[in-house]
Amino acid sequence: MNSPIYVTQPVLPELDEFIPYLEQIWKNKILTNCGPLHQQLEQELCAYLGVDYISLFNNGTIALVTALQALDLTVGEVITTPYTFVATAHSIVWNKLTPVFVDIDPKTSNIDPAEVEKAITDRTVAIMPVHCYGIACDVEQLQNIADQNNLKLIYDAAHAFGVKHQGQSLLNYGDLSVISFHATKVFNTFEGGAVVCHSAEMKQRIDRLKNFGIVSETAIDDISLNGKLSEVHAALGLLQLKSIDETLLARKHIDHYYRELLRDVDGIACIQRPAAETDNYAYFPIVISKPYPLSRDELFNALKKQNIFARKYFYPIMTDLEIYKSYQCDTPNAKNLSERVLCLPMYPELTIEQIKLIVNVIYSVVR
Ligand code: T4K
Repeated sequence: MNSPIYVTQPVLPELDEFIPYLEQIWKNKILTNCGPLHQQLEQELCAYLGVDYISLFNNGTIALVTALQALDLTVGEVITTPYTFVATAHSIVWNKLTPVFVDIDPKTSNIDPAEVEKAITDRTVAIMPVHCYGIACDVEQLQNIADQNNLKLIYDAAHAFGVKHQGQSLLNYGDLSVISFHATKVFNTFEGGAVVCHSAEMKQRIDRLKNFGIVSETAIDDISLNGKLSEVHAALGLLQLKSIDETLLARKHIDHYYRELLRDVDGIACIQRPAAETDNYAYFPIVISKPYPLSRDELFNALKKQNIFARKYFYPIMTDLEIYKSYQCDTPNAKNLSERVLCLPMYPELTIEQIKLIVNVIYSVVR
């Protein structure tokens, strides 16, 4: 039996390269609270991503929670997608806001702007779309809707590290964008995340919010969380940035190779990635339908038998979870996609032999 192949494996630098950073931390004894490595990583990320202001966080979820708080959204409805990871919806409910789930465009897996428009009421305060799999939402249309209805637009850009759209970072769209640096993401700092914003004032507000609301030694202006990224995490980020272009290139090759091999399997569709100037190939989702002889779950199990652990990102949709049942909405496209999607292993160290092994399992039932 081959050794297990997971949906992803984190990129890590050579351990030797990490030691000097640890020595520096040990020497100056600054472990957290926005120390020198944290500041350096913010600067280097702004330059690499092409954004003006970034605030690092300990993970993407706390960054999402804080982003909503930073916009002073305290009551009302937030229109979002049910086809996502739970953190998107959790961040809305943690802020005591009401999620309103609307349907997606099945071609992109992203929120459908026409459905957003239909769901707007006098209680709507914001839209929170997700650039699912790193595929850009219809950012122009969503901005128009937000502007016309005086709504805040916060992107859950957890999957969208490094993606460019119309010649600039996708993270520059909307009022705020939130990225994740989790171990399973394109760029990881073990755990981590960030909020991208457009002004020094907003960055200062977010930085205070991620530090308990502390303004000075004796003034605390907000009831907020501890969302800071430690120096060890920031150090890893600095190292990861050195190889990020190689990481993205390796992902691109894997994406293209899968597409080539799967081209002629009837009933297996690879979700099209738009012609972004810089894509990040964050995931490799396939959609299974007739005449392919296996259902999604049967294929999932067939792969598992061969020690290949694909994942059903994103199944179930939010409104099929007991905890979100009370926010039920009719989203047939999201439901349908979630029952047919399977994310195949996708990470830079995946070998050609492993890809062939995965594709052979998919082919084995049609030959
Ligand atoms: N918004 C969206 C749209 C998101 O997708 C996410 C996170 C967030 C917000 C929140 O961002 P964070 O707060 O996480 O920064 C994973 C991740 O935990 C989660 O970050 C991610 N989305 C979600 C889509 O996937 P699981 O429960 O599927 O992860 P897990 O532990 O099963 O890992 C998957 C595979 O990855 C494992 O089978 C093996 C491999 N792996 C995983 C870890 C953690 C490793 O090789 N090494 C590792 O350290 O949620």
